[in-house]
Amino acid sequence: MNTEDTADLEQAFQIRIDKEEKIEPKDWMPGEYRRNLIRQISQHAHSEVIGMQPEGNWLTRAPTLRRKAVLLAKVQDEGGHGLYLYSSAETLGVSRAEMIEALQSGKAKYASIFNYPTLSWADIGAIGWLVDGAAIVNQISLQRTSYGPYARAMVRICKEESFHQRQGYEIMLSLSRGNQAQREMAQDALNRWWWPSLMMFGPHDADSAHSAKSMRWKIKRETNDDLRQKFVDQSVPQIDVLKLEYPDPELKWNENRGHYDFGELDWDEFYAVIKGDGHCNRERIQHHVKAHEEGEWVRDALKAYDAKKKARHAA
Ligand code: FAQ
Repeated sequence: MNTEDTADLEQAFQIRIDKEEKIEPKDWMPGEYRRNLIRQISQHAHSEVIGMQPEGNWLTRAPTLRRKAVLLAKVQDEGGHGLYLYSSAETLGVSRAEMIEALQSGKAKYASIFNYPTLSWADIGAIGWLVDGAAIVNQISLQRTSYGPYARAMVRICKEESFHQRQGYEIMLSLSRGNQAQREMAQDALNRWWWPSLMMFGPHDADSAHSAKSMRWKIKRETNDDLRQKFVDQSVPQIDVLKLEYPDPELKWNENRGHYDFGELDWDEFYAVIKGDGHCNRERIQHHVKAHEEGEWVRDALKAYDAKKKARHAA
């Protein structure tokens, strides 16, 4: 195809995007749109799957049978979200094996937040409330992303994440209304998870490598800083209800802006974590490799069954 044809196709593609039409797997799309989507969706999928580990760590130590059943359901949901997202990325021509290889070799990233350890039961409350809360703020906007299979996956994921957010907040409410040790545990979890949750939205817009293109192609519908502000604005009144102290002394309502002001994030920490030097990066990947290897017999069995079905069908 010559450059003129490609320019025409790109123009027609942008017109479709501007008209809010969804792009579907068999439609023409610029190579960079496809690559950028594969990058974002696969990293989103990896985040869901690696995100099972910090909470999975507390399944055997949940304080009651009810809490255990709820947490188990939540962790399983995250695995399901990973599967919808991997399937959505596969429609763009990348295989599951390639995506897993990219994760395990460190070529592909996953959300920085999952490299922090879960030290107490209150951390499970803080993850549901803040981490799922931040994920929802982002994912609600992604329901309108331009790629059809990604947008549709987001609809169901958002419904499930909203249950996750409530279960986390309910844990925080119970602890914050409990005895002093429980209140301190809740405060400590809020203090530790607040900043990493704000980092989930990525670098400032001015430092975001992909934002400009992703916004033009409507892969992303709102910028990193706008989403972060939305999350802060929604979370501060929730801290007030819990009657906990603010984790950031600079958190303050700004009448002129109509938003909460907040302190600057520790970007050195953010970049260290996404480059592989967080508390738990190595542990998370090692665990993923181990689980993947141990699951090989399941994949082999599925392939053998599929081959048997095909042979029977052919006969
Ligand atoms: N962590 O140019 P930008 C969940 C990377 S789901 C790690 O701004 P972009 C559910 C970025 O990839 C949470 N890396 O990038 C759950 C890029 O590197 P690359 C996941 C980060 O894509 C809850 C570089 O920095 N959600 O939590 C992070 O335009 C509880 C430059 O950044 C999604 O993935 C970070 N925080 O914007 C599960 C939502 N931030 O790829 C279990 C979909 C940035 O060039 C328990 N993704 N980077 O090597 C997005 O919306 C976007 O990809 C952003 C980043 C906003 C994450």
